[in-house]
Amino acid sequence: MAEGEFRCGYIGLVGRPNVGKSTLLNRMVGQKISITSRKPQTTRHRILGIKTTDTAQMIFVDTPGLHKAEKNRMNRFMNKAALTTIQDVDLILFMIDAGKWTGEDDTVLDYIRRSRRPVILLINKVDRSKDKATLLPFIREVSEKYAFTDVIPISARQGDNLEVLEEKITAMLPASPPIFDPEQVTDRSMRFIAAESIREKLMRGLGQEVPYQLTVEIERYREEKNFIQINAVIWVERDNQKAIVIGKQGSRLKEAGTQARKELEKMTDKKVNLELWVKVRSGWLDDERSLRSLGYADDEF
Ligand SMILES: Nc1nc2c(ncn2[C@@H]2O[C@H](COP(=O)(O)OP(=O)(O)OP(=O)(O)O)[C@@H](O)[C@H]2O)c(=O)[nH]1
Ligand SMILES: [Mg+2]
Repeated sequence: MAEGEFRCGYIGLVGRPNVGKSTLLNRMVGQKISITSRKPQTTRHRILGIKTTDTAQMIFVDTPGLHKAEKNRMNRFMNKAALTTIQDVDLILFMIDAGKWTGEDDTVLDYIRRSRRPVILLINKVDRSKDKATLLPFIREVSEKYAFTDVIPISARQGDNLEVLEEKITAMLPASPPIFDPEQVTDRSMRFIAAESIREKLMRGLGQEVPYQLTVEIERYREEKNFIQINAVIWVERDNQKAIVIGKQGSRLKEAGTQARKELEKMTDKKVNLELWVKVRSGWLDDERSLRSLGYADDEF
């Protein structure tokens, strides 16, 4: 490859739930694109985050965390989105948590191995490992699990070691002109991002069960010069979940709505009016047609 030639390619962020894939995508692009939370299985789609520099265009592909328990069609949809990404990208960033290696990490590695793509192992959340004496043997141990192109300890949250990562990625991408406009940062619309922002606030504010049984549908998205009107429906599985999402005298719904509105106003630099309704559609998580109509259809890039 000639010196100075422009490079461009797809980089898949793959790993079990909750290891920090979406946090890293947002960090690399320098903008909030993909939602994050402390709960596993936050991301449900593959989402592109695009970073263009003078020498390269890095197209990061965030994916749902690969998990074993496939309770319903939604879980299968999520795993499929991650698995097809493994096949489609030029380079895989396999992300794990510095705290521990689990059986789910083994499963992810099995899929990655079969793809025969170059793989960089990212050991994330090293900011939490105060004790270097245990981190170093862990790094050594996981490094031996596969012929990784590189093993890089990082902190996606604090930004540690990400310049090193960017250099390694750039060097591994194929010579190619940019695929996306250099100004573009994602393939997703503001409409999609609005739905996700609302889902994130609900996910963060709710307990263990309800976040997994709700989805957000934008019914109306009308943008004017300085103003955006958004009407959204929060679909849940059961009546009692509706009451939980709404909260005492509507307090929980109001709180989530305010947080999402503020975030969207900051992103768009426009005033946002957000109207939310909660409705019940039982069985939507396991029904092909419902899933499709709610935006969970297989997508390609
Ligand atoms: N301490 C620490 N926490 C992190 C770091 N990166 C991510 N987190 C936290 O880990 C949690 C999960 O992060 P996400 O980015 O949502 O993880 P994910 O891999 O996208 O999860 P799924 O979408 O569920 O697969 C969040 O609470 C993040 O703030 C890190 O470098 N250090
Ligand atoms: Mg995620």
